[in-house]
Amino acid sequence: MKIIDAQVIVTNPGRNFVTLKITTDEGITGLGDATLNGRELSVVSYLRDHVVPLLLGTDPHRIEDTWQYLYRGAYWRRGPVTMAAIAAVDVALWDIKAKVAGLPLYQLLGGASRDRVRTYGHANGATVPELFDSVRARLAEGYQAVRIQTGVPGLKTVYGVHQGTAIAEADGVAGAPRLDQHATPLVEDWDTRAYLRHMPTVFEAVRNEFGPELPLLHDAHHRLTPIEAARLGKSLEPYDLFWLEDCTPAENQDGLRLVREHTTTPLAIGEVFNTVFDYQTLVADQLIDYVRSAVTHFGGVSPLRKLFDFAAQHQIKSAIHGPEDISPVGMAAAIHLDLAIHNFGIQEYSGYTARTHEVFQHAFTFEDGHLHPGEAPGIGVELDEEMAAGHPYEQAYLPVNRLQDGTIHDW
Ligand code: CS2
Ligand code: MG
Repeated sequence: MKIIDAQVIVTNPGRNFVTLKITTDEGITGLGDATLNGRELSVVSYLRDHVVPLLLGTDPHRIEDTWQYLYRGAYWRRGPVTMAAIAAVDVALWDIKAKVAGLPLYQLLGGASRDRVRTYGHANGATVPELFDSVRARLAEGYQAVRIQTGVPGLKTVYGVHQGTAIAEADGVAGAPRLDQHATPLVEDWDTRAYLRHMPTVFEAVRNEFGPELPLLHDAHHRLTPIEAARLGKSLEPYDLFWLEDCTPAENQDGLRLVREHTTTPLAIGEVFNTVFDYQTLVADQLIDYVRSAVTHFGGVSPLRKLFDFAAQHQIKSAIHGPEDISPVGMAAAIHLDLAIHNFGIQEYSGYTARTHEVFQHAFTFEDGHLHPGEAPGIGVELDEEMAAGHPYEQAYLPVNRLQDGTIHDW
């Protein structure tokens, strides 16, 4: 079998998605997600201009060899653009191989290790009462674990808390058309001391309202120094968090050592990582509890599987990044991995707009807060190209974050 065509398709059924479609001489096609939020077209060019010409005429069954060829052959290693492009090829080839076998991908990864995949959803509120409404909405949709993000008194806008929650929730299973997408970057503001004072009061209120059982998560979005993160982790211990996510900027692995020495709040990190090297110290020294990379930004199913095996040796679990800027193609690949690996932790799932579900028809299902990849051969996603063409690319940026004196800060 040979690859005879590879197309890069960009569509915006609510937000921009980049999809690679590989076609073989036997008419079998495979899809891979290459969406890099806010920098989408750089991956389109990387694929179209530099990768597709190398794929034509090659054997789609040689997944590992193709991965190594693209990773090592480029000479310039790592980075989100490169790794998103390689991920799209890797997933599309796994899709083809599983279709040829007539099996859902998870069967090729060792078969199911569980019956279904536990997820968490996002609850956001500018105020605590709005947050409670959002938690109730998630519970009504079936979620059994919830990420808690709120506004901070004195700040105009805070990550994860956006006007438009009402619109989003009208759209189905947390089907948030996230309003963090703007033609020019929205400027948010930030004050770490105000945040550190406020968060324990939020979690106390949520525990009082929803009881001790509900697993609660929180994302600090890389905004804290290690000692600030240590203080937050410690102050949240009474509220029994499932995890504290991205508490410090991810580049400095040793920063997490200081956090770890001061708190028993479980730590999760990795959504902006793109190779195992970003995790070396964190995993080997057991400084974290969950690895959070997306299939789409980590070079695909092949390297993520290896990361999970490495993490398993250190009692660290998976928690694949699954915001709405991972397309249903990347999400499907994640769910197959989740079902197959032993050290599965939890899967993030924020749902999609109704239009996205139409453009990307998928076999995966969401029920009672759990996902299942379905039994369709391959990854189980087909792209309606005609419909996709009706929703062209729109320029969109993520926000930026400034301290109150105007200094640019991590967001
Ligand atoms: C987030 C993301 O899902 C998460 O935990 O941190 O929403 C993140 O902000 C976006 O994926 C950025 O593109
Ligand atoms: Mg996050």
